[in-house]
Amino acid sequence: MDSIGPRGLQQREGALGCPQEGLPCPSNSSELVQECLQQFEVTEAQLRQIQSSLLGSMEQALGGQASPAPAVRMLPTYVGSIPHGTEQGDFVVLELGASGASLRVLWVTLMGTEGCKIEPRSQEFVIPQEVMLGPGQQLFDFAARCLSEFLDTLPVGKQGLQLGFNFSFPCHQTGLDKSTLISWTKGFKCSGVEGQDVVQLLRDAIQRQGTYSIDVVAVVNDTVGTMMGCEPGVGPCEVGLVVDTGTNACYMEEARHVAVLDEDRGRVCISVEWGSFSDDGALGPVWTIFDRTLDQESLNPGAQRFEKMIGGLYLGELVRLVLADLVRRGVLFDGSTSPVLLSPGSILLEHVAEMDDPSAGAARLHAVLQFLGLNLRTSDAELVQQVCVAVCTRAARLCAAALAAILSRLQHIREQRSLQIAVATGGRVFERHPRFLSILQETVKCLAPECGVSFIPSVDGGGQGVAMVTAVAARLAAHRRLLEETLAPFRLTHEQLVAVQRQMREAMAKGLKGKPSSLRMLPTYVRATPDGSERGDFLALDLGGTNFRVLLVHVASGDVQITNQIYSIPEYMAQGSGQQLFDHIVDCIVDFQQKQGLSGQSLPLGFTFSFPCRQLGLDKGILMNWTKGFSASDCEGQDVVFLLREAIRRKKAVELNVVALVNDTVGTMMSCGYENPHCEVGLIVGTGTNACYMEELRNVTSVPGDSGRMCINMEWGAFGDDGSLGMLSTHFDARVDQASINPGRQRFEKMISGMYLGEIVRHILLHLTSLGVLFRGQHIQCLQTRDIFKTKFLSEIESDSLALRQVRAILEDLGLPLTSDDALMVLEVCQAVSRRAAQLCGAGVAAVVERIRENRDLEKLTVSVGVDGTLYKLHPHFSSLVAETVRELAPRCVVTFLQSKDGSGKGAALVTAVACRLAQMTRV
Ligand code: 0WK
Ligand code: BGC
Ligand code: BGC
Repeated sequence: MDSIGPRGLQQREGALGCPQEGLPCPSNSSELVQECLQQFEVTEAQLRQIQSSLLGSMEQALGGQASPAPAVRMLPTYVGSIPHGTEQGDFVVLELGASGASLRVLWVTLMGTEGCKIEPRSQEFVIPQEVMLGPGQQLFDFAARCLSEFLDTLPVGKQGLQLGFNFSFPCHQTGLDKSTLISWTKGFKCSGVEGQDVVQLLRDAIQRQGTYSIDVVAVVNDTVGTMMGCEPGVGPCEVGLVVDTGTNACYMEEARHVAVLDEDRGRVCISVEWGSFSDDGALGPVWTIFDRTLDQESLNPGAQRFEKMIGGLYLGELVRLVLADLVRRGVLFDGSTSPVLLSPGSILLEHVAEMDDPSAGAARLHAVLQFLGLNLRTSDAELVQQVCVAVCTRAARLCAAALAAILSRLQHIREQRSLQIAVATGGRVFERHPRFLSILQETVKCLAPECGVSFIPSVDGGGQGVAMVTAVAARLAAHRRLLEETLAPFRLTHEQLVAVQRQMREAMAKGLKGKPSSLRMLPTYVRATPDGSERGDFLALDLGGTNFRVLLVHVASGDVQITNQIYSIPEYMAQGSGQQLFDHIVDCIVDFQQKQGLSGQSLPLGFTFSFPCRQLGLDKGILMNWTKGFSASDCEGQDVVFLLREAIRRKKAVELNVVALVNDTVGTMMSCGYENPHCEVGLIVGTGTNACYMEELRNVTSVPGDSGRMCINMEWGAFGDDGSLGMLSTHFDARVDQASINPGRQRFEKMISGMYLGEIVRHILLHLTSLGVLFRGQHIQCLQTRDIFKTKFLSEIESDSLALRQVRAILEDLGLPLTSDDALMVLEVCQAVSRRAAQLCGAGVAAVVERIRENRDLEKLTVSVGVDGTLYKLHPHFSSLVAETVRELAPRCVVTFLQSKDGSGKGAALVTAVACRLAQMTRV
């Protein structure tokens, strides 16, 4: 008779007996017996007390209460959905701990919806005592040996096997395949395992065994396997209840109620771990002297007290302790004891189940007792049976009280008075003990009359259920691999960033020398940053970013006041005729002048024109090509100042004195330089991206003179247009480039700036959807729309303060029907794309500051960079990632990033002011 026996219990001195301490001594044996059996009677009131106290502990634990530590653990299992029957494939299941001193290996084939059910093949292995109590490595090596022994009997390959690990002990799970053992229970006490990730221990043991390559993709508690193994036809079961050597239950809780999970949608399966329930108030009154003795003699005294009143590992021992005491009192077996009654763990669940079985009949009862070496009179046999009935009835009723607590919880979270629920049951107490389920059902009906509970025995002890979870885990693991493969090209290595920095340095040098280079290194005719002596009122235009602004800038001593107005440049105008565009610009200026009471005044004007211009002077610049969604006709190759003046003339507007044409990088550098003289670099990371810096004039071959410096507009957006970035470009970048209005151009910009990051993300999401990784592979209409995924979503989604639920909300507003796993993946895609952008931008800045340092032959350079641009300013991590990359690639430069407060319009006005001051000086 194989068995689940309390081989874990060790004898300890000083065991106590019945009747209860402090109560008058009963006169005759039957009274004494009744007195003894009565202790196992639990009243309905006591059951309700246990029900509500357990419910209280469940809610405390769900709420994350740490101290006093709730009596139950409520452990999330990362199983978020019950199977939808589509799971397919062959899986190995390793069961450890559910049924005492045995380990079971199963081969389960899931046929998905179409196929019929294939009976799993399985093999059970007895775990030697010394293995259950020895070093952890020995236990896991034993498991790995059993695995290969079992697989040797099957016609299966040695590669690519997927395993679900049914590990029936309390664990902190941090993923479907990552679980740390909190404490052993039941007959196990291996060293070096508590606090460890049991999946890793098993993987290491399988590795050491070396015969099969098995991927452990999921670890599952037996209650979860039981619930998931519920026959789809009858379920879905939303509660899994196990009463085997130990006892426990799991159920589907609303994720938003689980404090440790940052979730607000959907459900998650919680392993209650009610075995540790031990609230003195509720349990004290029903906890007998026998329970205390059993607990003190157990492997884990003080722990799992509730389990020790219900679990199959303990029922036999409780019966033995009661019988032993009744013998000591001379009430049983004429007071003559026997080796069985003296040796802990000698009475097994099977014995109790048989003796408790009314249908077994006296003969069978005698047979069991003889097997136990107990010779007795009939009356003794009846008494023994009564003891078994008392112990088991109590166990079933206590189990019912605990289950009723879960039912109350489900009623509460489902706001349903009457609840119809299916409970999957598993474990040898259910299988072997004839009356356990019926007593449980009865008691549940009494404690939760408004709940319609159907008890569904799980098929093959949850093996199928574990295979289901493994299938889900395998699918998620496969998705994760596909996600990693897709995002791998976005994860730039240090070496790759150093290469970008080096290539940019080379391109800068070539560009300055006028050699073929993707960096045009355009002289800006800005020779100095403001020195604070500028004075006057200036008009400024700021075109090329998200907004077109007209500004009035009043420069006084050390103080600059700005009044500005934002005007929009509709797409049809940005991509219409140049004449229309510049006419619109003049209309805005006139509107601004009227509003500011400047009509008729001709203030010096600085024009921030954020596009590549070959400047022939401070107020003369030929537009080389449009970027960033602009393509107005008849402008490229034209002097944009002339185009503006022409528009002023056409509009018969007041003559404006356009003094300076400034790139937004230059305007930003000047604007920040006004407060900080170290500011010698300008950086824009907004709709587009670019940088400028103060270069030694001697290195600017296209401008005469070799003393002093001049600000160079790098136009780094075009870096790599010569293919030098080919090794970094992904097919998502190629898709975005091909769909842009300037394919093949601004390749660096298209990997970094706000106009494109959202599109890169959209193409990656489409790709992952086509692989079935996202949105269950469904066709998502909204994702087909260009620019639907705005870059600002990246900034919002990646914000640390956002819980996953808020990420989902943003994505659902977009029309994306997603699960939490989907939301997590979208978040990772955004993080990968923005991180690459920030690192590439950082590599560019590192190239610039290193050049300045070497230009000035400095050991160490301290320099500030004026920055502007929506992406840089609003993205939660972009700026810190840029700074981090610069520190990594230019360790001899101390770089401070100054976020421009007033935009480059102020800078343009200051450039104008400097020009006016210089012009003033030459005039006097
Ligand atoms: C604000 C500056 C403007 C620049 C813009 C770039 O005043 O010159 O073009 O930042 O950022 P975006 O608006 O493209 O995000
Ligand atoms: C363990 C649970 C398990 C239960 C039933 C208990 O001892 O702590 O994790 O579910 O036994 O096997
Ligand atoms: C333009 C640059 C500008 C940058 C930032 C790029 O597309 O070519 O001139 O500085 O965008 O706005």
